[in-house]
Amino acid sequence: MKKGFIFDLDGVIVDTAKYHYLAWKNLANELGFEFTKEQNELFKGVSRKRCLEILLEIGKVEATQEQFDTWMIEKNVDYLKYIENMDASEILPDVPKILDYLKERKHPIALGSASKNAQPILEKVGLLSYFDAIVDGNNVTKAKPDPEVFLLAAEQLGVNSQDCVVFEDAVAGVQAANSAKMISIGIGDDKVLSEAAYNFNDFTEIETSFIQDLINKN
Ligand code: B16
Ligand code: MG
Repeated sequence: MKKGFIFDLDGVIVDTAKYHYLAWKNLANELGFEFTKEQNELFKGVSRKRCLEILLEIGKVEATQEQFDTWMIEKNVDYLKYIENMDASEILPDVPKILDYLKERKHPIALGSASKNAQPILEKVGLLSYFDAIVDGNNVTKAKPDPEVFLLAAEQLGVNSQDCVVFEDAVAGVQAANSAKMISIGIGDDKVLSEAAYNFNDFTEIETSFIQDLINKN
C-alpha cells in the first residue's frame, strides 16, 4: 500500500498567519482593544468561528448572534483583500521540493486544513495541481484536534490512516494527526510541537532521504 501525505496549509505551505493576524487586529481595534502577535499564536489551526470567540474573550466584548455573524464576515472580507495578490513567491522554502519528490513517486497528496479559503490560496500560489484531495473548513464539522479532517483526507486518497503522514504547524493539528493514528511531523518550534513524532523548523531541514525512509517504513 502506498503511503499518503497530508499537508496543512497555513504555516506549512504558506505563511498566511500574518494576514489572518492583520485582519483580526483590524477588527479588534475597531472594537476598541489591542490584539498582539503573541495572542495570535492561539489562533493557529483554529476555525474562524472559534478564533472570533477567543478574540471577543480577549477584548471582553459581549456580542449578539447578529453582531457575531457580521464580524465573522467582516474579518473574512478583510482577510480576502490581504490574500488577493498572493503568488508563488509566498510558498514557504523547499515545500515544492517535497511535493515534487512525492509526485514523481506517485504518492497521493492531500490538503488537510481548517481554512475555508484553502482552495483559492492553492490556486493563487500555483500548487493546486499537486493535490489529489482537498479537505478544508468547508468539508468538516469538527475542528482540529478532532481527527475528522485527516480521516476524511485519507478516505479520499484511498489510503489507510496508519499509512498517512501529516505535516502540521499547530498543536491542535499534531494532536488530530496522532489521534487519527497517522505519522505526525511538526513544522515549527519543537518545544511547542513536542507531541509530534518528528520535528523540523521548516522544510529546508527535511531531506528527501527522510521522506524515503518514511515511505519504506512498515
Ligand atoms: P479561514 P490551517 C487555519 O488554517 C489557520 O491556521 C487559522 O488561523 C484560521 O483561523 C483557520 O485556518 C480558518 O481559516 O478563516 O480562512 O476559514 O492552518 O488549518 O491551514
Ligand atoms: Mg496551520
